[in-house]
Amino acid sequence: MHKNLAGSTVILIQALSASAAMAQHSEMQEHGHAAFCDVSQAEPTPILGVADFDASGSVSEADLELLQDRVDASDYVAFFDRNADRRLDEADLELARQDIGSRSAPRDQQLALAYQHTEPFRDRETAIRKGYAPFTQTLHGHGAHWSQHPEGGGLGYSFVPGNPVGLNYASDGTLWGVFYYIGPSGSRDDGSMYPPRHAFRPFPEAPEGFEGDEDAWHWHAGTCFVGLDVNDPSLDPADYEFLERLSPRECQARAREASGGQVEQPNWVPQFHMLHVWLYELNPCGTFAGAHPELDVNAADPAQSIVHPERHPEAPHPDFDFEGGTMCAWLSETGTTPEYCAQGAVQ
Ligand SMILES: [Ca+2]
Ligand SMILES: [Ca+2]
Repeated sequence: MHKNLAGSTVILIQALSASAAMAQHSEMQEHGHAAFCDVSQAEPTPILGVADFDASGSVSEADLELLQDRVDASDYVAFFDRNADRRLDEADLELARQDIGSRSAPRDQQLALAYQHTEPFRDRETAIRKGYAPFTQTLHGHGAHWSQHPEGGGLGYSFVPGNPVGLNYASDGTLWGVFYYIGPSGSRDDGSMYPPRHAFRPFPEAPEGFEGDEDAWHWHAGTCFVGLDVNDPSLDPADYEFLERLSPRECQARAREASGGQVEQPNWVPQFHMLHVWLYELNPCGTFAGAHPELDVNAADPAQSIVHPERHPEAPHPDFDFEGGTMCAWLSETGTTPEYCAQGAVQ
């Protein structure tokens, strides 16, 4: 997600009906965090169906040349690994040659566009010059999450395959994957929202995302970004702490504590969906797996960021005793409560 997404003003709320918001409760419960797969059972697979590396719609000599360049440079990029053996060599070139003339699926073209857009950022200094900065600590399976400041990437409730909003860097500075964000747009410091101006809407259903059903989205709720200063972002992931399942007030208390009382407003976002794509280091759990088991193995377990795992945003709350009540309780602290929260509220 974007730096400004978790900007100094809490996200505005769009009123909507209870039925639309809560229809898919059970769907949402299943994907609340990104678990690791059983690596002993996992079999890596190539990222693309056919070797259409340049997203032209079919495989030609031009695609082979892109792969040949990487082989010649002894430069491993998972995106090009046709036999998923973590090497780029003649075997991959031969497989790609066999694909010549084949048409690629829309999913392949979407992935190739994501690669084209983010390949320059394998050099982290290039990303920094383009305004990227971290906004989380380094976590096992994720490294640190970086996004562009100001206002880069596909934000809001639109999925733009060729424009992932963020990058996952390992602590040694190498790029392992990219990620997408589906959720409320960010707010600037003056309170205005930037395009596409999507106010928060509670939505338990995973986005459509990439063609096909392989893309496994997961969600985060009650998210709190401690250490975030959109006006002067630190480039050191250790300066950040990403936390989940907190109310805005709880988030504010954490931020105040961390800043010695300097922070006035919480960097809090009610809920968003996320998808990782491991384009640069082959993930044995799958191209779209929620975490990469080999990435920063000694860093903190992301489950530790979930401060109150027993809280579910769609569970009833003592003050809002109906399905979805916990989210209503959180939102009521921002002074803007969606329409559905008024129905049957116990207040
Ligand atoms: Ca092609
Ligand atoms: Ca290979």
